[in-house]
Amino acid sequence: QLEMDLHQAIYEHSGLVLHYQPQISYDGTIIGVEALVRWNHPTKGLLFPDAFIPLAEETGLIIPLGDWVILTACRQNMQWQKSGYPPVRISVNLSVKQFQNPHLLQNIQSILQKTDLPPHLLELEITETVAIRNAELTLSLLNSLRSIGVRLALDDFGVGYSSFMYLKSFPIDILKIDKSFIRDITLNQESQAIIQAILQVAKSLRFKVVAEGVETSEQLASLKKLDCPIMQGYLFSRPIPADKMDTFLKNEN
Ligand code: G
Ligand code: G
Ligand code: MN
Ligand code: NA
Repeated sequence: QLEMDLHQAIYEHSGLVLHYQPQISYDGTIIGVEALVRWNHPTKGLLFPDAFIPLAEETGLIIPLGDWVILTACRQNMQWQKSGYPPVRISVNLSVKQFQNPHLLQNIQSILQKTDLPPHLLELEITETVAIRNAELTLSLLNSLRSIGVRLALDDFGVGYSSFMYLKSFPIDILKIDKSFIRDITLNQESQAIIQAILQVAKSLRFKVVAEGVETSEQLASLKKLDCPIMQGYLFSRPIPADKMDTFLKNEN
């Protein structure tokens, strides 16, 4: 039943929504926004991705769902640009199946064309799990995506396997430090040392870094002390609907 409901939501464009979470630079200005999908189910209420993304993956519905997410996010960003807000990157999460879809590059190109969004204002977030599944395919796909100007982020960095290898071989622009490290930054020396090491490597290799899951002002202070350039988390804002983004986009937060 849930599968039928999801099918209907996707193909009738009903009930799926994107929420947006700001990414804030060290000087307090917004530089990016992560799009996170939610599903307003007719009887179950608002569902979070954990309740339907795995099902979408199993059934293949993740492909049309993912295309809807990318299109909607690009459209929304274009609308923000047209309203005169300063340019921000919009980032979208990709799961394994989407990444393996042979039409991904083509779909993204046609979405960029349709929405007129400058490619460098679209960022794709992949995890190490996505990358690890098919290293060779991954490399050529990432290179193609990058050659059309799209930005690439490695999500949940630090919790997978052989993370640093990916930094060497993959054409990534942005590292997102997993929130487990930020959660512990004020609690133990180890997390702080790991974040510091990631920041140093990123600086030498010229990656941008985003610290995820910043919840407290103590965590923010520690990150600032380490010169972390970009922060994201509940301290600034939870993921919120597009019409609530105004204050952030005006940089009046
Ligand atoms: O807020 P949060 O509950 O949105 O997200 C939970 C998980 O779902 C995260 O791992 C996030 O990357 C993933 N997720 C959120 N939105 C999307 C989406 O549009 N596509 C995919 N594939 N994953 C998403
Ligand atoms: O896997 P990914 O990094 O895409 O997922 C982001 C997830 O983290 C989303 O579920 C989002 O709602 C959640 N998130 C964002 N900010 C915070 C935070 O400050 N604390 C916690 N615990 N989760 C957060
Ligand atoms: Mn993400
Ligand atoms: Na993440």
